[in-house]
Amino acid sequence: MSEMNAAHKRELDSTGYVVIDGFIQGDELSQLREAAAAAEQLTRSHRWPHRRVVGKQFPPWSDADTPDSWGLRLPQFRAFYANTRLTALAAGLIGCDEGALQMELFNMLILPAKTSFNLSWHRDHVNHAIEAEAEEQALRVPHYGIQFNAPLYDDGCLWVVPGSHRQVRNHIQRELSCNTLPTTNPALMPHAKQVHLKAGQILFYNANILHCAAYPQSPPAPARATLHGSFGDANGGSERAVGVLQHGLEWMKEPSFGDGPGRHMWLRLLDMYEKAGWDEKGGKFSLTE
Ligand SMILES: O=C(O)CCC(=O)C(=O)O
Ligand SMILES: [Fe+2]
Repeated sequence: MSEMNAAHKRELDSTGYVVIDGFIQGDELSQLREAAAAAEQLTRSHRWPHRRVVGKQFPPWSDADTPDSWGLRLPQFRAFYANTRLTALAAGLIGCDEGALQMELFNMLILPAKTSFNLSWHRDHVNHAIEAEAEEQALRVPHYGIQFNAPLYDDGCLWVVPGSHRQVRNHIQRELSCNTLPTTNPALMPHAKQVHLKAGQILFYNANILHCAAYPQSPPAPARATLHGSFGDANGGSERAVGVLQHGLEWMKEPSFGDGPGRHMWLRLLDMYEKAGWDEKGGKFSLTE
């Protein structure tokens, strides 16, 4: 690992996140923006069913809940997700071989068009309501993965509590994160920090950092198009299943979905589904409405 990557890993391990400059540049940024606009159009016109809807943090999501969206899942960006530039960095930050990476979540996050919406403060792999002792134990389990946000436009939606991927919540933090209700004001969370990302940067984070996001209605807010995904380390067995499978990845199990870039990572995702079944983790999620 290069000295620079080692420094990024140290920062990730100590604060729970690291921002890398200039990950997407020049022509690649304009091409991804074009693809993002097309994908957003497809979703807003209800021609892409796999999307997140306003008012709900987790699936099932359907038009019956609301026609407004705050994110979508799309295969068009698969080449970006499977590119070795991203996977080598992700594997280095996790501390595993690139060959051990498993495919997980990959979304594009956009803003709602009809109403603002906030997520609750949460950790992706640990339940909100868990008692302090169990929380401490859960945070000691190796994470076996990494999450990223790669904004195609400047993006200040995400808030984090630096260092909280290794800290049990204090009383006030717990009060403000003990259910899945949208946070009213992220700034009320003790030690919270808004993450201001520039277009083309990439943020890697431990998804067990205490985090939330505020999605202003757009317009008037400027557009958001942020590629958001995660990779797992297959050495973790079914350890990531309860955090990852709650995102509703069933549609990705279709054999035809496997034919494309990153097939070896997709096969590992299928393995995790199988292991989750044996370990009785299938259908168990870390977060619920
Ligand atoms: O909007 C974001 O940047 C964060 C989304 C998030 O926390 C989640 O999907 O669990
Ligand atoms: Fe999250």
